Amino acid sequence: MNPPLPSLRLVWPALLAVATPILAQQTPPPAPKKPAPEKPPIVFVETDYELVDAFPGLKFEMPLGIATAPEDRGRLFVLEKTGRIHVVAGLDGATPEKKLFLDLTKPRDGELATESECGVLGLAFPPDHAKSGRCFVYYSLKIDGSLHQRVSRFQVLPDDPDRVDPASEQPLITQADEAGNHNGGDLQFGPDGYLYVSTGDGGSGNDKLDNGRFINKGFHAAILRIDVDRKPGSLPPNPHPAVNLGADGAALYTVPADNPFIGRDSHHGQPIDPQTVRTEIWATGLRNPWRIHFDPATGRLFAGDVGQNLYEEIDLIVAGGDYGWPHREGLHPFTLGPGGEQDPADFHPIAPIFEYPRVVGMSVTGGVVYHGERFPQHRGKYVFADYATGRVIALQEGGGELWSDETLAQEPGIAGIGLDPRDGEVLFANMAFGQVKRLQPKESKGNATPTN
Ligand SMILES: [Ca+2]
Ligand SMILES: [Ca+2]
Repeated sequence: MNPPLPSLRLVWPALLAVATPILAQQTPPPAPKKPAPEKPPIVFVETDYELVDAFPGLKFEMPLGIATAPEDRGRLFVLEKTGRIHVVAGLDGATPEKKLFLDLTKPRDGELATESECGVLGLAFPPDHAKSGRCFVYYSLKIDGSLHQRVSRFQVLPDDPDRVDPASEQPLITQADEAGNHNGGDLQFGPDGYLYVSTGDGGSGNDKLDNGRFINKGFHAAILRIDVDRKPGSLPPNPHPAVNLGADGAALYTVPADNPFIGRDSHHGQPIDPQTVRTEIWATGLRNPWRIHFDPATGRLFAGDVGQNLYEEIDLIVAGGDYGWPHREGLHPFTLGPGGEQDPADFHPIAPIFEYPRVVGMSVTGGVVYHGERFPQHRGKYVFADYATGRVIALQEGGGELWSDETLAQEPGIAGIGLDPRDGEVLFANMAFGQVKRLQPKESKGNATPTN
């Protein structure tokens, strides 16, 4: 087996160094004690599509995420790693306009962290956004010099739905974090109206911080599911230093009563006190779920989980699911983690629906299920990308246990994938290019008419 990479950090700065030398200089160079394995060279493959600028003239600073608001065809939100969220407004008119939606470069109670995989990472709008003006943001900050990952609620200004009132911030969860990488960071509202949050194993490599094996430590290595409306019947979370409390002394969210780990008194064969369980957890055993997505047609939740050295994976996330990290990497045993070579007792890992080796890619960016009109041959497929090699891959369900794959295009730097609110076409945030892009058939390939 190859020696372990120090972490995914090797991949990100390597690409960033090409496009953004200033930020790359801020990132401390990795200093592996062991020689790092050779990264395979990027192999460019023949594809039928290319990525083109979806909004010519609009540039973004290291865009890594794309969000839309429910029932809102006129606005697209673009997240910049470096601290700002912009709204492209007036999409339904002739001249879309880029406006500053939220500036998080100077958080109220700390400093924005942008090193390694930190930054403004996630944004989601609740189903009642048009009425309530609420939105939720995931970002990294240093408080008294120590790194945290945070989920906060904000409000737009009463007289301007295109601008957040920074003074409205109310943190919900502020988790201390020992490493700049593996922060998860996506936020999505499910069809059930609950907020789903992806968190990573904390970072370093080989799950050295030992978070993946537990459901009663911090907010790590998981998909969380929380009730930001504190509906009747939902439960208060168990106490934890990361849970922010409101003026009434209660958490600003509650836990849906059917969350799967409520009352759990053992995990992996080890007895645990149910009062110590992070009942917010919906699924566990994830390494760094970088981008999650609900298919609106089926309600299924997809996640791209970044691998260690050998395999990237796509998972279908189910309630109470254990996705295996740090005992599995993709379909394969992983033995360099804190669990060693022995699987724990009562261990039932769920296999990914797709995995790929490093020659195909080194850092998965989870995508979306396509339901647009322009490419009918790809309807119902899950379209994702690899950040490092740039492969844009469409997965189709059917046949065997693993979904079948097809590489549509290739362009390194894709860190976020979303949907155009006008027509459901796939949009790609390319952090290296500073652009939001879309798929276009290559001219030499003729049009997009399916051939079979
Ligand atoms: Ca981290
Ligand atoms: Ca897994």
